[in-house]
Amino acid sequence: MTYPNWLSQRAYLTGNQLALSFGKNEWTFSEVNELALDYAGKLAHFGITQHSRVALLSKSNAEAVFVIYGCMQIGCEMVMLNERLAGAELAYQLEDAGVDRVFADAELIEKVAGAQPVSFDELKLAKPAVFPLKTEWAKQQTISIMYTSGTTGNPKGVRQTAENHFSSAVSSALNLGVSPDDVWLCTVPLFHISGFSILMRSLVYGMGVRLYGKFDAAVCADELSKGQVTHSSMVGVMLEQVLREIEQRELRVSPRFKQILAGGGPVPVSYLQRAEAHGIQVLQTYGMTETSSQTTTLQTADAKTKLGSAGKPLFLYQVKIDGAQAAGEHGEILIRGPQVTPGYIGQFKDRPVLVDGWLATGDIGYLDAEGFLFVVDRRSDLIVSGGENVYPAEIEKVLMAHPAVREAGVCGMPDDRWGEVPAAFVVLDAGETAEQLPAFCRSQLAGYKVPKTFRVVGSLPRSASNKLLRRELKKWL
Ligand code: S0N
Ligand code: AMP
Ligand code: MG
Ligand code: MG
Ligand code: MG
Repeated sequence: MTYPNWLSQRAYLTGNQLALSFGKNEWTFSEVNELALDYAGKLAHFGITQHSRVALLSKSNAEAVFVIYGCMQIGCEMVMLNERLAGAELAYQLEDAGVDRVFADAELIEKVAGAQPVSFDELKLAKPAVFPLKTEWAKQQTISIMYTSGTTGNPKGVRQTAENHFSSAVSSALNLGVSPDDVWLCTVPLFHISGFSILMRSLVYGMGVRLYGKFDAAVCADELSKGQVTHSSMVGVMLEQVLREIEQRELRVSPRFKQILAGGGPVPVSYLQRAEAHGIQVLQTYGMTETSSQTTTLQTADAKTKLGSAGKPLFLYQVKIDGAQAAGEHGEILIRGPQVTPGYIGQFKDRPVLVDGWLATGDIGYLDAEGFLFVVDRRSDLIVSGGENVYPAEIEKVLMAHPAVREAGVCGMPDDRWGEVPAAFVVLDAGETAEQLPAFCRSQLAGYKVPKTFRVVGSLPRSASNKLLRRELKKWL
């Protein structure tokens, strides 16, 4: 089974509709399709074919969208790199993915200097080569690959296929509904599935996207009140800042605005209540990289009565709680459906994704008597800082590599701004201090992964089998 090329099909069906706006410029689906074809030729100039795997490193901008769509015209795989990562973290992903080429925004290109990247500027100037247009897209074709951190400390590259993205977009529409004049405000990064899924919905629905290079709460609040956009996706931190703007400036949200999808981590109920007070509908959603965004989302009709719930599964999906015999029992959340990744790449390519047909998320939750999901705890030790996942093991590994550090343990610490941030406990060699550790971490890790505090201790809490007890560390805070 195949899909028709989404870009040409969309240009054919509703070519004159708004596809994208960025800065002062706007493009229709016909224009976007033409630009994507042009970019596909330019990519071909650099030897990219349907068998290639490329990496993209960019901030959110129109050019990034054209490069992404150009890759889709060719049918190559895209590894979406997180611009906040440090050079060493990016180098690991490029090595693990074995990419053929790296294309990077001029602003960020230094971060991947070792990988002989092609800059977007160079790409733009390249003379397009003739390439075979990918007219039919196999359902199982990998479109995007995103790295997600794991308990072991080594991030895993997750494959997201055409079927994953398609079923995600369609299932979302069956829940939220779609109108021909919907426009989705995108201030979440395109390198996360939160942002990338907005582009996929745009192609599948024929929906416009208003894209911003950087999240700015004041601009978002203006967008909600001006009435040009109908939807947006936000993590908790963003929602809180936007609400604050609306409250401080006493803005009125336009009646045209429909819903905010809020997810990527826990969303405090107080934010949802504040939003409601301003007539803003915020639907909590539970999704992840492995499920190409939403798996469960609260429905509009239940938004008031089930405040705090992440809703029910979208139509094509199933959710159950491992081992639960009755409603309300806590256990690991298991997921099944066409949105679930077929697997990882690189060193994790042989690791099975499904156990007995279900994706084990590592998250703990329960289903209430009416089948609404409540997520109560995150994957083992996972810290979610401002919607970015941070695994203690990744930071501990870096700390341990420092000559002064004998032992290291990291846990999450509550934080007013980011929800939660990493805190480090270290055992040092005699006579050493923790003074160099922040700078050392910064050289190896994304800024949001650098612990906000470093405490020197005599020993770390361990189990009888010598396993680090990170939950005990939390008590030490
Ligand atoms: C919250 C954001 C926008 C903050 O970034 P901002 O304000 O642009 O920061 P900068 O000006 O670049 O940096 C200032 C300092 O702040 C540090 N910093 C930046 N971000 C963080 C952070 N998250 N935690 C801690 N510190 C941070 C910088 O390092 C800098 O400090 P210094 O100078 O000291 O280094 C930004 O973090 C952001 O965009 N967050 C959201 C990311 C996101 O989208 N996450 C979701 C990932 N999950 C998924 O995609 C699956 C769920 C999903 O699909 C979904 C999620 C939400 C809604 C809908 C869906 C859906 O299912 O469709
Ligand atoms: P990622 O792999 O970066 O996409 O992050 C997905 C993870 O974020 C999930 O496995 C959860 O741990 C967490 N998460 C996402 N949505 C929610 C939510 N609504 N409530 C609590 N945690 C969430
Ligand atoms: Mg992640
Ligand atoms: Mg900022
Ligand atoms: Mg050491």
